[in-house]
Amino acid sequence: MSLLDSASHRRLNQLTGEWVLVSPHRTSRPWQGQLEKVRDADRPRYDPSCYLCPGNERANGERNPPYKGVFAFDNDFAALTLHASAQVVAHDGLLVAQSEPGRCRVLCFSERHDLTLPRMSVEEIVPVIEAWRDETMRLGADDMINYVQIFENRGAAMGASNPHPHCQIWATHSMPNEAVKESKRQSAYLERNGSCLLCDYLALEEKLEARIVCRNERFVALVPFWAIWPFETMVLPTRHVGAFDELAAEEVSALADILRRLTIRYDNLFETDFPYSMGFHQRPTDGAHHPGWHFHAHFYPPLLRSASVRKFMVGFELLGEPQRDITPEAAAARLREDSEIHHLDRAAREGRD
Ligand code: H2U
Ligand code: ZN
Repeated sequence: MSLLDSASHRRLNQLTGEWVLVSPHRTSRPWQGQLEKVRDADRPRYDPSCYLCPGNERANGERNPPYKGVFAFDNDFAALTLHASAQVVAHDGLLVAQSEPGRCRVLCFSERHDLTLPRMSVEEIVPVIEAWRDETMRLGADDMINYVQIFENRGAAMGASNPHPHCQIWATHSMPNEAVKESKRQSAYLERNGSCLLCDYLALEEKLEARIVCRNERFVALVPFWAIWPFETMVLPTRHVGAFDELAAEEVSALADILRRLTIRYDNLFETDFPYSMGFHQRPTDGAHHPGWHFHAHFYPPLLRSASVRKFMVGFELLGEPQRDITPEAAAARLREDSEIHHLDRAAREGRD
């Protein structure tokens, strides 16, 4: 046994420059704390009380069109608003603030209230990816917008307000903290090594195999060496692509395929609607070249050892640094062993036989 699977150690997150504490010897500790609610009952295809279903009234009184497929709209409760000046800075000694113009959008993946990414076909996910690309390009074209963050909160455990399949898009004037960290590390790596950080990292992971979950011709899903959340993953294109707008048609289909297969594996892990926050990191839209940026998705799922026991980021994590028990290699092995047939489809098939 090596140090990395038997003794407490720290791993460096190459993308952020931050450390994570790993405690592989600690996986059998007892749990008498909070249990999450396991899967809600079957959802209808259409829910008359859902704010996001076609034809329904939203919370602010506006009515959704009778849409089919994807549907995007301005968030009725936007956290950011566009205002004329991005330059207002309040600097009073130690008290520093600056104006933050931006836009928030909501994107429904499907008219069907009961679907989720793992229950959609590749053909149904492709238009979602095209919408992510189009929204990024349209929002990013505004001079005021320098970064576009797309994210999906799935499940009540991750704060999703509604089970209808949807994501949010926040477009900001300033680059948010996570993007700033990754941007700096990727540029510094390129400058130092003359190559891309994530191209080199992916090549190494492909060679080692221990943290790979699944792959296709164009994308790889893996548990990063420095993962914080128990079943955290990253999805990376094998080609050096900076953002959605550079994806070729076959890469869009390949991304749909990998997202579907990864989320099926997630759902199968504990036979539940696996909650997570996921989102894409891509090249800033400030007009600069950013050659070091390698497009990727992060999945941050909170579940730890069953559908009802989650990891909490508290105590040492809040005051010191993130910590995990199950190793990234063990997590990858669990996800790799999973089937790519969704457990509900399997159950339906077995019921029919
Ligand atoms: P979350 O499930 O990740 O919270 O996303 C739902 C978003 O939808 C949330 O940001 C918006 C909320 O503000 N929303 C509307 O814009 N209109 C509505 O009628 C309900 C929800
Ligand atoms: Zn709905």
